[in-house]
Amino acid sequence: MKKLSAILIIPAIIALIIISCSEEEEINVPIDSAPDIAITSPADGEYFMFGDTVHFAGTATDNEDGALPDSVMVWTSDQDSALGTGRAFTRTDLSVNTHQIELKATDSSGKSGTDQVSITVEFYGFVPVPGGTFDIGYVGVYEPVEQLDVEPFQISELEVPYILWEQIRSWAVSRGYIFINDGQAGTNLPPFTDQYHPVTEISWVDCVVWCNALSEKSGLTPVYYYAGSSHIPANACRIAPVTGDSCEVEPTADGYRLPTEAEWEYAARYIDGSSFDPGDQHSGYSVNSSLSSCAWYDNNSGGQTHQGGELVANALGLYDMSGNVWEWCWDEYHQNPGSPAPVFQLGPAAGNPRIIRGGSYQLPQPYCRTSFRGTAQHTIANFDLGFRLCRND
Ligand SMILES: [Ca+2]
Ligand SMILES: [Ca+2]
Repeated sequence: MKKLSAILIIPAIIALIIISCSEEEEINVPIDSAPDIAITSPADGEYFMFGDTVHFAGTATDNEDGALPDSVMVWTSDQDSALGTGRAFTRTDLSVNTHQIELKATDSSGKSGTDQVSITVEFYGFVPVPGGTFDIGYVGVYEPVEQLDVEPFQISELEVPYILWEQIRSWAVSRGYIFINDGQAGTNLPPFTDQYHPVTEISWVDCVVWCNALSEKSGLTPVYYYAGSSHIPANACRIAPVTGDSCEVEPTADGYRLPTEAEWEYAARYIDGSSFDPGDQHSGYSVNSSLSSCAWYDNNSGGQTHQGGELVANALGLYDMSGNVWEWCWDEYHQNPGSPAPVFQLGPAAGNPRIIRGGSYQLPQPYCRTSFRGTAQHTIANFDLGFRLCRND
């Protein structure tokens, strides 16, 4: 009898379990799932140069809703905030920085999904310049000619464009930096439609403060410090030293800075390290002997600045070294550019005048000669005077 009841009871229990399971399945309310988000462009870890076109593309699909509409696909950067909406668009104005890019989309039930990538936007290409020895100055242009050693360094392909200047300046002002001048886009007056023209109307002291701001924003060590201070971040020059303050260079810093006069002429005339363009010609003479092909000067500029990089580059790949806008150098003017050495450490901020190089769009050929030395008071700003960046190698 016991055996029989066991035979009957066990199948009954199994049947109950099966029934209860199927009942549970029938009363299950389907769970609304969050959308699946995928960024297909840019790629995680991708690098861009400032001003490059960045293509944003992604997908957002949802189990219940299907493909989600563009309007709910929201792209943001932790550096630049809102970037745009939709499955595909482009931007050319991302700030110089490492960006955490996020695509977020929300379905009709309010559930959200995200995907992230990290990209880096760097300033225009920097050209590594090998160290070496050269003769600064040129007979008939600037004498005496003096042999100088130049350490390896990096220099920007282009003069600093207004769009980058303004991006960094406004960031810096919001953090307590003080500039004398706001700068403008070349010869272009407000509202500055030609934002890729070189920045002009900025003084030497503005450049020093701006270089430190770009270094700080880029996570690099600032180069310029208030004179006599210890070279720690708190003492980096953030306020244009207009009241007699002065600043000095930290030569080991990896941040952005002005070229020295020696670096500028070395890079302007460099061919291969053993030969150099003649100092009585324009930068890039060995690449193209026509001044009009290499430089914006009074005969071809139409009386205005031009966007960087439109003419022939010199042997190092540097554009507009001669012409377009004058370029501030670090050095205080001394009668002989090679003395006292080392050039890189010459001169307090208050020292006058400072060196400018390369001539400009409104001047004739003699000013475009690579050994020609110009000077300007350190607080002067002019509509044909800008700068380009250097870094220690
Ligand atoms: Ca859903
Ligand atoms: Ca120039």
